[in-house]
Amino acid sequence: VKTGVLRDLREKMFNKIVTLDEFIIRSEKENPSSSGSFSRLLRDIGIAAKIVNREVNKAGLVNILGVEGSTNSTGDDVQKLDIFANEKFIETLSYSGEVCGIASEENQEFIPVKSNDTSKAQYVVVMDPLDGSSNIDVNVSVGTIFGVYKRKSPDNGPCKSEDFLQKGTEMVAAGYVLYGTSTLLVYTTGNGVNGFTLDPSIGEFCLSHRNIQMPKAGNYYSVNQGYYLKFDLEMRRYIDHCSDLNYRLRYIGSMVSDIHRIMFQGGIFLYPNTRKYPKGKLRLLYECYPMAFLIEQAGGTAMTCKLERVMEMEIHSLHQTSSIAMGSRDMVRDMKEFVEKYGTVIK
Ligand code: AHM
Ligand code: MG
Repeated sequence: VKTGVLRDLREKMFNKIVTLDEFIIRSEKENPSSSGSFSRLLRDIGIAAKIVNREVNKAGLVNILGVEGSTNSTGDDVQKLDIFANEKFIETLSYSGEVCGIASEENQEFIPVKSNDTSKAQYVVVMDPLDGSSNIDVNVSVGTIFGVYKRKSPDNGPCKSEDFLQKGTEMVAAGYVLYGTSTLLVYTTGNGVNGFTLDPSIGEFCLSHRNIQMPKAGNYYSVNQGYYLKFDLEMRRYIDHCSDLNYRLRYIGSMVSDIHRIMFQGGIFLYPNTRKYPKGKLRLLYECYPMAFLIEQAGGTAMTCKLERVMEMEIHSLHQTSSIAMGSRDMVRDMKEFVEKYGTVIK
């Protein structure tokens, strides 16, 4: 530990850049239980993110924008950039040799990855390759969300659904990439959260936010208030409370961007169940679990609007959805009080 502290100090004094690759290798050395294969997998996620970033940045220049016309597994319009991002992540992860299967928002079924030596492919990746897709056509931030599990099925055969249908508490890594004014990759392996900003001049993700701890309280709330009348009474009361306190409403419509703000400035993100989505809209496996993992690791709280801990929710299908309320500890605690107070009232 002492060597680590001294090294961090030296790096700060001499302004030394730490790249994502360097950081991953270093973390592997410091944590004997983490394997080289896991490090290679994280590195490959970084590579796929760079490829997608390149395309997101030039999306306005080439004819890659626009709705493709098909619909994804949950019935939303699929846009070309979604398909591109999906393909690039699948391609990169499949070549890596560390992954035996991938589940994506864009594919109804999980994708088994063929390998010459299946015993080396110990992990499965779950992902939303391009979250916030309604923002693509209008040059507003989008993101990628990912989570990594260790496989459960025997490693001498193909992956099975049991490898994917694991609770959030079983996740070994989770993160997001934000393609915004800068491109950032933020991830956790259960040992704190670190953020890396892509330096386009050298093409590397560089450590920019070490051991992120989110504010315990904040004054931002993030919810699609257009659905207000479709929310349960307790959520409407809580939203009234946020408005009474003059909290600032911010809603980008890209969960990655909205959570990213909250991560640094404090606040609460809500996607409650509505009449259209009685169980919530966001997908548990590749949207809610990874974000909940990050939020908890950064000192925040993540629960459903029925007050269950997101990470412990049972999962039965790949595209299962959930309601969600996550963010600064004190704000989620206040929301909980509203649910406890008004949740039993006949609506
Ligand atoms: P997507 O993965 O199809 O883009 O859907 C997820 C997104 C979230 O990023 C965002 O918070 C939410 O859907 C926005 O939905 P709505 O337009 O209903 O508010
Ligand atoms: Mg999406």
